[in-house]
Amino acid sequence: MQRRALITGVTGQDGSYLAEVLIAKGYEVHGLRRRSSTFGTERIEHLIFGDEPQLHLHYGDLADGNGLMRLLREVEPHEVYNLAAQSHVRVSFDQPTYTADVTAVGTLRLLEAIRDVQDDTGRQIRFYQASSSEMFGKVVETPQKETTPFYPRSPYGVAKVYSHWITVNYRESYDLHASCGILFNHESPRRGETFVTRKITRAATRIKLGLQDKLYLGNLDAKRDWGFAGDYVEAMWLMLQQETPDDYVVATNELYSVRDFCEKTFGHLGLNYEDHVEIDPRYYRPAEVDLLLGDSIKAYTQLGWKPRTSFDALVAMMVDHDLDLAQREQVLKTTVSAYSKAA
Ligand code: NAP
Ligand code: G4F
Repeated sequence: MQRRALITGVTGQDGSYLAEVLIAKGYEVHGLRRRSSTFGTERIEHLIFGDEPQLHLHYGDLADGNGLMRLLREVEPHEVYNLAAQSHVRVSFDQPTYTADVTAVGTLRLLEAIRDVQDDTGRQIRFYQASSSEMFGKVVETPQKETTPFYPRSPYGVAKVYSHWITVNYRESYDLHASCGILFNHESPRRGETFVTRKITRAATRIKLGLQDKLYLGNLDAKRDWGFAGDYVEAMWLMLQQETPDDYVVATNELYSVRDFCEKTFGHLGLNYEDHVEIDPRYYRPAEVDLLLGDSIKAYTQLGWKPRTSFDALVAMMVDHDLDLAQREQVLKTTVSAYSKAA
């Protein structure tokens, strides 16, 4: 029988990669999208257009519990992947209440809907929760593993701790097959442009082509464990294929600073980052997470998962993609300028 999956956050970075993976595995894939005044489907366009769309989209919102319940009854998924969130740490300081409502209570709404539908139908729905290394915040040990205590440093981190523990609680209280992936930072050419890696690769490639002069950043000394999103969504799927639900750290076990990322990116383009990067204190955070480094030995031994993409390959992939975007922008600019001169 064909398995059905529902992905919340399908329009985001991870949602788009996960949809591709599940479709390739033969799933019927459904995705929750928010209503917006623009399409917002750039990352999944290749899956939703054409004679036979491979991905079925439904309007919904983690703020709307009734809508989630109706959608679960309509789609009857075997697996639900909860990737939706207000996912930006800096923004969570500006919108703490909204972040709590969507990123924390939104998970509870979805779990409640799953519990009700499962009780009514007697069919098990497996659940994946997108937990985050941001929960470790001001880390109490390094590297961080599943047993490391949480010390969140942002409204986003606190909201993710709530989501994590409510998922564990529903697993233990109601026997739900619910697992949490504690994913460390993962990036790709589809990463949102306000996260630091993509902000750097977009700016560096535009600087290379003379489309921009400077790149303004905050704390260059923050250190992260950066992997490739395409590798990490495989781990999500593996968690839901286990007989027993559990929680897993997913990471590369390698540490680099924002400064290292700049050096590598600009270096790939034959540039020196020190000539172009300037500090703007507006990008500092009220409370910073200085270092995140994961130990994913449990995912390796129990799921057979390990990252396939090196840090250098990740940077090269993002730079090459963004150089192509910058080149197109340059061509467009030249054409418009030639056209307006001729007109
Ligand atoms: P992302 O690109 O920011 O995508 C977030 C998704 O959530 C988007 O599809 C967004 O829709 C959707 N969303 C936001 N608010 C919503 C709401 N109220 N109702 C329904 N959908 C809503 O994030 P990502 O990088 O793919 O990350 C996926 C998940 O993993 C998130 O929960 C994130 O917090 C978590 N996580 C990410 C990382 C990482 O390094 N990427 C690490 C650990 C955990 P729109 O497109 O309409 O905005
Ligand atoms: O790229 P970032 O915004 O990612 P952050 O805060 O680590 O959060 C991401 O990873 C989490 C997993 O640990 C996810 F849960 C979360 O959803 C998100 O995907 O910032 C990384 C570091 C920070 O220390 C920040 O202070 O880069 C530093 N940074 C320095 N200048 C900057 C900038 N970050 C951003 N976004 N923009 C800057 O200009």
